[in-house]
Amino acid sequence: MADLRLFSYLPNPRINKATVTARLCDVEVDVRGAKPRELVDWLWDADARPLTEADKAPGSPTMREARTGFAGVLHKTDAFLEAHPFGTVPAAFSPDGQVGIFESNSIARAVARLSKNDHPIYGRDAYEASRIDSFLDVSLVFARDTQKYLLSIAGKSISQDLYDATEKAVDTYMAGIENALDGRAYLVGEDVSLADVCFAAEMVEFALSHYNRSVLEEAGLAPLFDENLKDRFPRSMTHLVRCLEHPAFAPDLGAHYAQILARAETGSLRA
Ligand SMILES: N[C@@H](CCC(=O)N[C@@H](CS)C(=O)NCC(=O)O)C(=O)O
Repeated sequence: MADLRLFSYLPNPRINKATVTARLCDVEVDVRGAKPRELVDWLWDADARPLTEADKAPGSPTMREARTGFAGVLHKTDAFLEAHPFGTVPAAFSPDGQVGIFESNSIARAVARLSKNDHPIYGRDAYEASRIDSFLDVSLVFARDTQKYLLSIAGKSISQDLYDATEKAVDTYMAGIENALDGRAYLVGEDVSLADVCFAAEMVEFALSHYNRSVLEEAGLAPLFDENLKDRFPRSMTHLVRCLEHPAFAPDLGAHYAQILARAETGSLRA
């Protein structure tokens, strides 16, 4: 039996925080899900599965209004909402389905705590662990800001205010990461930690904005994820590429980033 069950739309860089960590820590995770647009036809549950015709019948008790990143109706069981009070994916569950763990950073922490080896994924002592938490916290703030930007351009419009706020958020986050990497190979300690995993995942998530760059260009706005990042934050972007080439990142997070780059019209995103 897997150590942790995961349910999400796939691919999702945020769930890869858990899958990358699982590879580093020899933890077995059971990943279920489907393409984002297909998740409306899934039962959101600890035992997630495609909907049957009976599940879809009018008046079905699992019908819930989508809130973030989805539109229309989603089918979430009462048990799902009991375990996941915010009703979001990625969603993790203990093997018996009783304990729900939400927020991708916390899901990755759960995998790290289930580690079967001595990889210092969550630091070597209380100080390193807490410094890793610091990076996870700032990454969540960055993720919240970039999520608004991503969802806005996916919806084919963006306000100047949101663009300006995102630009500031990117500057703040990247400047901190750049400083942290001055004279260091990793964000914390001497090896890959949850801090690097989370940073890489949120950058790949942000890179997804590339798919809707025409919305920005039509509004006369420069895409916030482009080659400028490499010029302005060279240590951070080099670190990103190095992480994504690591064998624990390459199969999913690295592959997803390569897919985004492959669709870059000009190749201008290449590091
Ligand atoms: N900060 C959260 C973000 C989770 C989130 O916002 N998930 C959205 C999809 S992007 C969701 O599950 N929405 C469900 C709904 O609309 O009901 C994380 O990293 O896990």
